[in-house]
Amino acid sequence: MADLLRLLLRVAEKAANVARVCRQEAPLFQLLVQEKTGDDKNKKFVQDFKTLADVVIQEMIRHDVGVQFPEMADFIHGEESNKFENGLGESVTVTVCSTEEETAALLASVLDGDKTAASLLAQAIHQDPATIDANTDGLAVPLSPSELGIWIDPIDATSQYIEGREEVLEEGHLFPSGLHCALVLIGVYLRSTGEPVMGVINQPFNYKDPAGGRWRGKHFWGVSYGSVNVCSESRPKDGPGGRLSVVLSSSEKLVVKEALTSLCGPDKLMYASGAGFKILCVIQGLADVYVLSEGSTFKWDSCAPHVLLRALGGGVVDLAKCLQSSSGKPDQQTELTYHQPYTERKGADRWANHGGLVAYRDCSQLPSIMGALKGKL
Ligand code: 2IP
Ligand code: CA
Ligand code: CA
Repeated sequence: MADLLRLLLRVAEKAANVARVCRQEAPLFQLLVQEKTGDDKNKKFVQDFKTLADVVIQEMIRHDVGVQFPEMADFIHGEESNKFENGLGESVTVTVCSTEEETAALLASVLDGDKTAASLLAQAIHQDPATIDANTDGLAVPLSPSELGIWIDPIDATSQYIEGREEVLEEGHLFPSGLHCALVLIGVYLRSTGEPVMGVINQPFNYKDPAGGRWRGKHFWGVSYGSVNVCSESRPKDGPGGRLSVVLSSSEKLVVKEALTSLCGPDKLMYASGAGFKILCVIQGLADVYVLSEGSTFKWDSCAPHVLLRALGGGVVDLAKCLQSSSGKPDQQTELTYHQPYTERKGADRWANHGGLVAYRDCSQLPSIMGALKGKL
């Protein structure tokens, strides 16, 4: 498992490099921010490019993990499909080839022949990332790769990634939107039970070097299985036990906002972009809980950060199930799992967290949240 963790940290860093390159290299950046004007073909092409950054990152992760752990190859899933239609209506399957040149040629066919953009992307995909320091020595978990599956969100909070507003982060402060909300999320779950067991989060735009103008990223990881609970982040010190702080999506329902304002007070309610980023805020202690009343997140959004919360003693529950249960406390039945689709649904919807969710560090805080929401949804 330590091998797998080291590999995931490496591929997440490579993914972060690709995400940064798309913003830093002019020919790629032009494609990313181009106004959606002009004829239909142009509109479609720009839309394609935005998806292409996601698809390329996901395929790169799938490729690298599949090479080192072939037993996992059929169990690496993600938000994107690698089937791609270019502006000319041709269908292209995006894969990472064995050489940079081949990958560049394939990408050029998706990018309507834009060789400069294709080469820049291929270069980032085939480049070795800087070594990631993580103290994983001695990490022994009795699981083998053949028991595991992976969920990838190549870029979460895409809208923030594309908008690209830069914030100078300060420790202990929650900055609700901006480039730093964009995250690479790689979560590992147990195929038999769906329990999330290993998670890697890379924040590609954590810090901008004032001298060179280059962005540096930050990574976070966790492993949680049986008695092994290890996390790159330490459990934030509990405050003086005052009112709960809650982070929500700005598009959250009014009834939920009102119910939680009554519980916590308006000053303890915060809003932030990105499902992954909001769970990261709970991990870092910037908020106590993240409440979402709708099925607008997916397995690839929650799997990786869920593990870090579990390693810190918390978790992520299905809100609808929790509201139905009499105790209001999390248990085996209410924690989100990652192995079973909603078979009656179609496409991505099969893998949505349909009941909404609550991410928490401390389960003793859940009953009051459930109490405030009971009968309101
Ligand atoms: C999105 C992204 C959005 C989030 C939505 C996710 O993923 O994280 O920001 O909405 O739930 O599915 P909100 O910010 O309102 O919480 P993606 O960017 O990968 O589509
Ligand atoms: Ca997402
Ligand atoms: Ca995404």
